[in-house]
Amino acid sequence: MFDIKEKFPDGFLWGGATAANQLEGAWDKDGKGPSIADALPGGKERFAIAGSQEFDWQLEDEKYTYPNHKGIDHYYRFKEDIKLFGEMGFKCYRFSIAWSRIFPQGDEETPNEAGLKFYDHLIDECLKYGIEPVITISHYELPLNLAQTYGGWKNRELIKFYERFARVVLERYHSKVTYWMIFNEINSAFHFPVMSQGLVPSNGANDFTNVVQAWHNQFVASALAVKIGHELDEQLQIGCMILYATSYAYDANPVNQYANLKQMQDFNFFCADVQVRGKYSQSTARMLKEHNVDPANLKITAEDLELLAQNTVDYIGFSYYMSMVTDVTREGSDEGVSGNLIGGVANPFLKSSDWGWQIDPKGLQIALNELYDRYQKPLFIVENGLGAKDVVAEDGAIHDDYRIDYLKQHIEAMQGAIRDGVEIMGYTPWGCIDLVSASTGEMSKRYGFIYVDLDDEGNGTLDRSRKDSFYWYKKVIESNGKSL
Ligand code: BGP
Repeated sequence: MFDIKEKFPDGFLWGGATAANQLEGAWDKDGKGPSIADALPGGKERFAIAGSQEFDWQLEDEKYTYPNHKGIDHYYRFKEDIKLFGEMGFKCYRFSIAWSRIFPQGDEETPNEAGLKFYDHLIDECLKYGIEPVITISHYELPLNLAQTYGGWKNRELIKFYERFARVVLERYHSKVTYWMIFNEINSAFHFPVMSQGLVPSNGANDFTNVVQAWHNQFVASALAVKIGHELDEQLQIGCMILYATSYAYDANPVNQYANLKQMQDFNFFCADVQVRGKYSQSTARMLKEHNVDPANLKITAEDLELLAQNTVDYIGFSYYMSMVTDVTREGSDEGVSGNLIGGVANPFLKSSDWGWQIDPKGLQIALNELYDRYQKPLFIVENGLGAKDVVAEDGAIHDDYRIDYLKQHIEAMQGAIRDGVEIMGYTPWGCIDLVSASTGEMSKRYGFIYVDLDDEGNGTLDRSRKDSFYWYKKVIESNGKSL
């Protein structure tokens, strides 16, 4: 009974992950409406907007035509792309459904059949290669109209619109798709409520009361999606998805230890507690007070709480890219690393990516242990990877040994966690094919095993080619994680 598990379990879900708005393109084709992602520019401006007060949702400007409008043209090339995933031996493929392909304005009653057909074809193409689809229902987007007219997720009306959307896609695909995720990185609204919750910044996106209300509405919408899914088929596996950043106190000073404990409670666990345990954790009152949120200004009903309690998730999906450091005892403690828009103090023991994300495989092993200790639910690492600038050699090869090195170390960390007794379902490295970066809107920050010939302005042949990591990952999957 106390045997150490040395191997990845049989049926482990090796694969890769993407999001509709970052690769599909065809932003206005076959009845699709504009989404909030289509209204965000590329480059530094995008980064700034995430936390801005000034931005207003507009589509007119030329600068908005790339990146999201074109993506990597996956909408028209998905067969070629899925074939390459099949060649790598993917057991699963995580992608998202563009909400505005199904409900172009978000608030209409009838879905757009052409949009639904696209995902019929995508799912069938995956199944053709024995690839299990893993669907994120909403990944950093919602129909633009829901942001412009309703003010994004702070408005309770969105629960109804999301419920309708979730019901349509769950009913349509549940017989072919077992694994689902509700919202991508739901806790990320701490740092970028514009992209995550569609809040209209001119109305105060950084007002934490709006962010908390938006979260509550999203929790209720999540519970409804879980309810619908389980009513359709109790075998469906419906997970939450959080952005997890292991966080360390800078030193043994109890003041930093306590600050870090709060950082863990608020950033990493707050949303998951509600979605996994079915209730707000005891630290919520303290967190609201520290952010000057008066609970009397939040609309939370007894029926909501009942719904949350009864419809918890089956597994925990999370992204892991880096770790953070908490230091509240010295001046300038927010300098050092840029993080995933998260900010923080530089860790002297770690190296960073070109974008300042601190590389910490051991932090993943710690994350897996912390999450499993707390929730005792299967864990699914649905994003991980290294954003890097790849160089195409003269012979057309891409020697991305730095990426192989990063992924290898993180897979070893997963192996370590399995030895620690943690239950892990699968691993889908982010951006398995190069795609548009969420934070910068650029192509040059690449994650893929597959290179796409496209630059930051949207120029290029769009040809796909296999990087060195492609052949490496194929062997990893073939050997179920033995050959690294
Ligand atoms: C996560 C998002 C993804 C993805 C990834 C990498 O936060 O869920 O959408 O883009 O980060 O981030 P970036 O593209 O900014 O490098």
